[in-house]
Amino acid sequence: VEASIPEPQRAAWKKFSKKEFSTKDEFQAETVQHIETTLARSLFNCDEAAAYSGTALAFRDRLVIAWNKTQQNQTFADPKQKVHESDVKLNKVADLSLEFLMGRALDNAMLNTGMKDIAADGVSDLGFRMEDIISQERDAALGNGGLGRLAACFLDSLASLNYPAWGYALRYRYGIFKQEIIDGYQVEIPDYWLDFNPWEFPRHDVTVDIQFYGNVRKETDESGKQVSVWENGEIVTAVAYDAPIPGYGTKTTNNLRLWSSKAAQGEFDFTKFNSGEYEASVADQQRAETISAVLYPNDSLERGKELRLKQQYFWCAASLFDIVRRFKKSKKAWTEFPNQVAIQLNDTHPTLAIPELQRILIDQEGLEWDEAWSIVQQTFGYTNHTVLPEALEKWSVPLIQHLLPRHLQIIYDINLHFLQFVERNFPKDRDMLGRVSIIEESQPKMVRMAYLAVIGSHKVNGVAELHSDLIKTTIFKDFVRIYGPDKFTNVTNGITPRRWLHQANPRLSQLIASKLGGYEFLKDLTLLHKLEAYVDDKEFRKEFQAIKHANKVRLAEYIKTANKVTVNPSSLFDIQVKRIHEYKRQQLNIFGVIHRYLELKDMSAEERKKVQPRVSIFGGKAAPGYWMAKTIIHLVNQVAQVINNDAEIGDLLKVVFLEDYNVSKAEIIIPASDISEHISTAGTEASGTSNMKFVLNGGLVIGTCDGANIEITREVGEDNIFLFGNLSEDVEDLRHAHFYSADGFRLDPALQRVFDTIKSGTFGDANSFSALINSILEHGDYYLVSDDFKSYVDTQKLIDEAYGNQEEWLTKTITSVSRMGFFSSDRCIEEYAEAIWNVEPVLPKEDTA
Ligand code: OX2
Repeated sequence: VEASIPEPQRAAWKKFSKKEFSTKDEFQAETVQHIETTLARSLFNCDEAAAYSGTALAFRDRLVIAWNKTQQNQTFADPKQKVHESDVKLNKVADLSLEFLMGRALDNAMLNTGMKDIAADGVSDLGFRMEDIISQERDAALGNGGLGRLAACFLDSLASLNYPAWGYALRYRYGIFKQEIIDGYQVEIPDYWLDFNPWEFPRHDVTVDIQFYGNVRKETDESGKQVSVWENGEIVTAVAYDAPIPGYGTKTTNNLRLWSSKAAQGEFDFTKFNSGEYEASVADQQRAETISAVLYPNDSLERGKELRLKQQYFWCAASLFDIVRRFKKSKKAWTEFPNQVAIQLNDTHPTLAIPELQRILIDQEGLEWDEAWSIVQQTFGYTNHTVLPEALEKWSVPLIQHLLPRHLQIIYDINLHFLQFVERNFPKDRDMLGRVSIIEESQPKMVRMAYLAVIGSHKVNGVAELHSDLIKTTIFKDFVRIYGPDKFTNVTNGITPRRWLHQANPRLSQLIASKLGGYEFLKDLTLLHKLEAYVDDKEFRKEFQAIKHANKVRLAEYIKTANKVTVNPSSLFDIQVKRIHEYKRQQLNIFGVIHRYLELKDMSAEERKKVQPRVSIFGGKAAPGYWMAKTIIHLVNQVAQVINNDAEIGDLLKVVFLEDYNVSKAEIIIPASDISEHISTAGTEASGTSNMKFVLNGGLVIGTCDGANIEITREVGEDNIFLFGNLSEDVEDLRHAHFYSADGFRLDPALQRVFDTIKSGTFGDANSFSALINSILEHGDYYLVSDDFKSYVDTQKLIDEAYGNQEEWLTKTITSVSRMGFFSSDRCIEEYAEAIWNVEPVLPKEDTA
């Protein structure tokens, strides 16, 4: 149905079309109007929450105007307006990610539209402080950690660079749980974040019916062709909820589409309802709604739950339907599909999109297998984020058979074609077939999702150089032989400087702008290199140092309120904030803290005077079922309790565990670090992204030769980072030695003493921590804590010494900031666009004239 307004009436329409506010008066008028009418509040009952809501709605309107224009422009771009028509491809990138860890939206919207100062001034006239208003907003926490935050940074870059791109995910009713620490233990509280979310638009008219279960019937169509019909399934409806994603310094406003599940129409059983069986009649409804109810709280760990698989298919099928629906409107030939659409798979979670697109093309659109498969392969790109075996997704064949019978057939057919291809090309290597088969011949049989993702994509990338090399030599080694090395590439992760510098550290951003002649660096972070010229500039150094101190004071105040612990902002702030995981080795950090404490206790009062005071700050959530991670949290809290109350130690050492680490807290914590810890066992952390954020904000890193630490070292120089520990190429031998070494397992005496202290009950019931210690002493120390301990504590010593020379420290931090240009997520997006998606920006109309 043609829904657009006919030409003669458009003038009237345009006359009343809403304009973006641009002055303080206009902003205030809209804010007050929203408070009074949309929210039905008044002068007499407007609290900070209402002021936030009014401000957010005013900004939402502003974004929506730009958003409507962007969507119009991207869909119906007038070729005559384009400068180089032949260069412009109207592709749309679809970023399929089960997680988008967005954080707060208002501050971001104000900064990206350049209206924050006007708005701050405006709300101040109305009796509010902008900081208070901003802090009313709840984080949109639809992710676990780095993977979800990366997707959020990518959305910011895609819009800022004017790429026509949509993110697709699920509208979880509950985001990542809220963490409370009670008596030193993590307790999980549900995060019901939707009671007021001004940023989303329900699109009740954009729905897709998704099928589960049922059976597959073969039939012959009119042309005599055998076709498969998937029938008798259960239907659940996907409803779209859209959120605008504003670019920085551009009118381009992209879309994040979140699918919510509800019972399909007709599923509500009125007979039951009318006969009084209320419960039964709502049961179906509730079952349908369960699909998008909750984000799985595991980071880098798969558990094979049926509901999770349902989530994955529900989201993939709805998103693909949406993409295909839009493509079909263009009436282009199917062979054009990969030129019009690029779909990026954020890890293996969306891999079902591969058999789903193949199914649409052969079962619904009537394409032949080979033609369809070529379209599928050209369309998808796959980003791998881990080589950890426990994180590699596998789904049992019987489960897929039950839930998605047609997809299982297609997966088997994909596998058959693939294995025949391998057999033809490697006739002598019979073992290869078993190794690379999508189906693992276990009991029950399992579908290896990473292999399906590799086979169904035209490019596979890792997220940092070391990691991209590792995937080629470990998990995907055979596939490099099969497809050749060009299918595999690297795109080193990045971060958006808008949120992680401009928003989180406005004073530093301003100082940089004052030296670089404006905020251009926020769009081209490589311009930071010009700062190096100021490394000896007295005034600049003073201000840079003052900013760091102010950020530490702010964090100290937060710690005082949240933890009731007083820390001295002049101490060295040592921070490790990230998901709690054995491979990330928070246990190494806390053992190091205990070692430091024991050394302090050994010292004379005279010796203690020479010590560099330090605050060790931890933060991060443990997956609710991950016992060892929870034990680590418990140990940190117990150690904090003892050390912080030891009068002899005073300010020399404080330990803090910050509850409920999330994006908005990261914005306070990261700018306040002197040192941050990125100390994973070499070869286990694919990239890490907070390492980049810390350095960009004038902190240094203690880290292993792992993930992006290596490239950070390349950029900032070896003198400006503290590397320690064994290298990834030695990890396998070291692990082996723990079990088989002839001279047995000799523990570093300092670490032995740490263990003895824990066992003596200094930090509470020793039994609580025995599993942690035994994982090292008796179960092979898989993460090589004992191997790296000495090198770790020695390096911490070097850090104390280096920090003692404040002038040199300052030089290191300024130099490092100026060399971080490479790590902008804008650079990543340009690399994806060029090497994987083959897509060009679509400039907003105003800018193309
Ligand atoms: C994380 C990786 O662990 C981390 O190293 C990386 O920086 C981040 O993804 C973004 O690429 N789940 N989370 C990750 O991998 C998986 C799987």
